[in-house]
Amino acid sequence: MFCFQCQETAGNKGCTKVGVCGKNEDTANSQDLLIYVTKGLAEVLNNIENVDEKYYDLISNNMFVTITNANFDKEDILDKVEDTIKLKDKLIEENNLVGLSEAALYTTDDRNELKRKAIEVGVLNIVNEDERSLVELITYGLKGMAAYNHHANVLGYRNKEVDRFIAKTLEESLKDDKDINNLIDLTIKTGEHGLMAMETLDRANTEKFGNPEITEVDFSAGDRPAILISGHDLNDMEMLLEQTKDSGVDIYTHSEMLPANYYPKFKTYDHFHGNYGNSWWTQNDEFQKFNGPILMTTNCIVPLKKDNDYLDRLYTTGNAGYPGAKHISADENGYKDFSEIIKKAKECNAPENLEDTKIVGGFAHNQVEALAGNIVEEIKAGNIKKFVVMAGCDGRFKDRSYYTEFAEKLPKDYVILTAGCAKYRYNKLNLGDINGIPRVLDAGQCNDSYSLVKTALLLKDAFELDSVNDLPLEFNIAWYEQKAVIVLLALLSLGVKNIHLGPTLPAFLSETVVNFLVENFNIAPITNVEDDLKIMTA
Ligand code: FSO
Ligand code: SF4
Repeated sequence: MFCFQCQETAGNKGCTKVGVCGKNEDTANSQDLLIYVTKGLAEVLNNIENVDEKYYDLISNNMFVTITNANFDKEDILDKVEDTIKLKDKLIEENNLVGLSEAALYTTDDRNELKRKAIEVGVLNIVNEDERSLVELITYGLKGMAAYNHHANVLGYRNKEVDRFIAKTLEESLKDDKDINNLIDLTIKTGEHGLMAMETLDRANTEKFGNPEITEVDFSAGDRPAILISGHDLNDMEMLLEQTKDSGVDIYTHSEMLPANYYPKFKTYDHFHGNYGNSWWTQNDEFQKFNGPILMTTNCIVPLKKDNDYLDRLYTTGNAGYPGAKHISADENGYKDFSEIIKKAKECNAPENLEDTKIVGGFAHNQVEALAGNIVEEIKAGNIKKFVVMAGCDGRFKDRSYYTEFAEKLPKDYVILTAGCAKYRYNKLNLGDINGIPRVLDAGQCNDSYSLVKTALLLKDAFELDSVNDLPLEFNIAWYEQKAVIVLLALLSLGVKNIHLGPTLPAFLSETVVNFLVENFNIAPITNVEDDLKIMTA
């Protein structure tokens, strides 16, 4: 195996024997194979006129499955490889396609052959380091985009341009004659389409569930049995709330599902208790103490530790998977029957209380727009000096305490704009407010970074500036997995400069690619709190 797609990759070079995330060699290879046959399917779809839209869904789903911490179940992944090969073969035959690449033509129904092939198709197959770097940067961006695309799709929203772009770009990466300038161009285009995917998802979420609004979220536990829901899928959230109505079972969010608390639609459910626990990597202890069933809707599963005994309470759905955990699939209408989880919850004790904290969030674009007048006034009066975008991911390594310290030491007239699970590093610090405007404005999940873009554009217009780069705005972004990659590329596609990225620069960026990003966008790795504060408060 060779995997270097996330920030925690071994030695900031690559995981070769087992993933730091817990992914084993077979699972890693199966994921490589899934990407390979998905590229083949993409090429097939690109060669057919009037493609049935549902085939694009398989591409997004397959990409999503390979995101860090989404699916640890190698047999499930190989099932998906087989499904993809079958569909590909059927379409090739039906449409009499000829002249296709090896990936498009690869076929077998033998599991052992699949396992053999899986070893062959890893990322190191691209020998030129710069080509590999750009292809993987694009592929990881596409994975993030595919995840957001999938969330919009299940809510009944579709951006055809995004679907087609993913398929076309995947095919492009199969070509032997790779041109660096073309790949750089594609990288920026990937960012542009990432923004489109986020816009579509934002529309889906807000039209379905209302615009997020300022909300105080309770982190304490109640005394009824309960279900914990984690991940990013708001469609699952709605189905679960609906099916648990009047059941005597409460619902709590975990990690990236926290922003579900900000949506008006979800607030109408009395048994939606609040949030339990923190960001994804603290789950082993928190899931243990939760006592009830846990539903993982997307990525960010941490393998169970030796003393964890909650596997029989762990459920996955959608593209998430974990060996031994029960998977709840959707029926042909997209409906998921959660009755088994509800039954399980009733047999379990209420959660153990972890804390009595309350946090305030819900500052997505519509809410910020409502406050825009006040914000502009505070800026003009000099009470708000600058905004710092500290969006992105959290991670398990100690060096992420940088973000807590950075937030703590920021001057009191600085406001943090955040989205994603990075916020757990500072959202309980009580950083106060500036005449009623909290100093941490949480827009929501990582995909709601779209809201931060809208906020930046709103401020740019309010101050009649030409570019967001002229705003009193700094970017100090934390990344972990591939959804953060698409957020980063989306910002670059908007021409945002001077982004500080940490805790480390991606291992998959070659020296040439880093130089390109530095020269054109002035991207810089974080250093230490003191020095970075000097730069960002200058
Ligand atoms: Fe965090 Fe995980 Fe949302 Fe990522 S929960 S790390 S950026 O999946 O997707 O922010
Ligand atoms: Fe390693 Fe990250 Fe890949 Fe897991 S996802 S194998 S930690 S690089």
